[in-house]
Amino acid sequence: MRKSVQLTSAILLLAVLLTACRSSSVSESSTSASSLEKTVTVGFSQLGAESDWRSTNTESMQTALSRENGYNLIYKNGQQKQANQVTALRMFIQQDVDYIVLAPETETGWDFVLKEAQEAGIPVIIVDRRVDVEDPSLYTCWVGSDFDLEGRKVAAWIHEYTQSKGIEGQDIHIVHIQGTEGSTAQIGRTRGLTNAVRMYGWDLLAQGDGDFTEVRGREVMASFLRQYDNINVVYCENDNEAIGAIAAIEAAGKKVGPDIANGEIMVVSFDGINADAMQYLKEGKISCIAECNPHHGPRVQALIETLERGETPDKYNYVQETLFSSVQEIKSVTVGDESYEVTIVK
Ligand code: GZL
Repeated sequence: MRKSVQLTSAILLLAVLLTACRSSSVSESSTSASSLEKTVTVGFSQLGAESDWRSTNTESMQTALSRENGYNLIYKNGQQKQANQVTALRMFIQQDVDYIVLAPETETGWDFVLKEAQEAGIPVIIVDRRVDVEDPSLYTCWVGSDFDLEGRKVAAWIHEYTQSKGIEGQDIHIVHIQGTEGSTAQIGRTRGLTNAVRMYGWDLLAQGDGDFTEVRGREVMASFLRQYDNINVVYCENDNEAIGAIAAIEAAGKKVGPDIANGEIMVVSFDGINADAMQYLKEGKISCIAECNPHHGPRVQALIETLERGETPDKYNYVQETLFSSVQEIKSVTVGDESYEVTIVK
């Protein structure tokens, strides 16, 4: 008798546990189903892996568009060549993915392949840099930064800092290490500087393409140092270039820092992702960094889920960004009639 009671109890206990598991797995699947009715296949064409910003951006997309979140992500690295990205998009079209996410290397040259995606009925989401196409309906929406504002903020910081030190515009001798030519980040950040040069009468000595990499940043800066002996500001369009430029400056026996009145060379930059650059900021080797937010994954996930619900997302979705500096005196900068707080990094 006892054995049969024990056996019955064990079977009952097992039944209860199985029901509990099934209901929790049902609740888990119903939870994941509440955000997506089905697994969504996304073809993601990333432009490359040229910088810390880019790697962080890729990680953000892979974390958000994960299997656990209901996605099947097909990732292709374009190795900074538009032709590779066009090939990837055509492959995604062949595979009839549900969505294409494109982080474009440069702005132009996308009309034909985006037309093919549109004709295949595949929505395209652009992330980070922009595409310059005849027909904006070729892409559903975009998420990224206001690169013009980033450039204007950094230029305003240089102006307000040098003014506070009584340094005249014509005594500011700038070299400009640009990002990948024709990319939206390069276009916007360059415009921020060139407008300020005109407005404040700065002396722009030279510009060179650093392609957003540390190696090119060092090469371009070394070349500038061989040509000019009066450089006192270096405007780098990302942190990897700034790290390379600082290596070249220090190798030439010069000192980086904001104190240009006493012979230091001021370095300013963009991104705020690279740990070494943020350490340089704390040490004053980099004077100011405009944050460029790479965490687009959750935003793309939200855009896709909006579309999956049959709703229409905003066409252009900007991420919020700050300005970093370790120079205590400048607490905010004015751009147009807006004031932007500076995040002081100690
Ligand atoms: C900006 C992005 C730029 C970063 C660089 O959104 O396109 O490309 O500033 C990256 O670091 O290489």
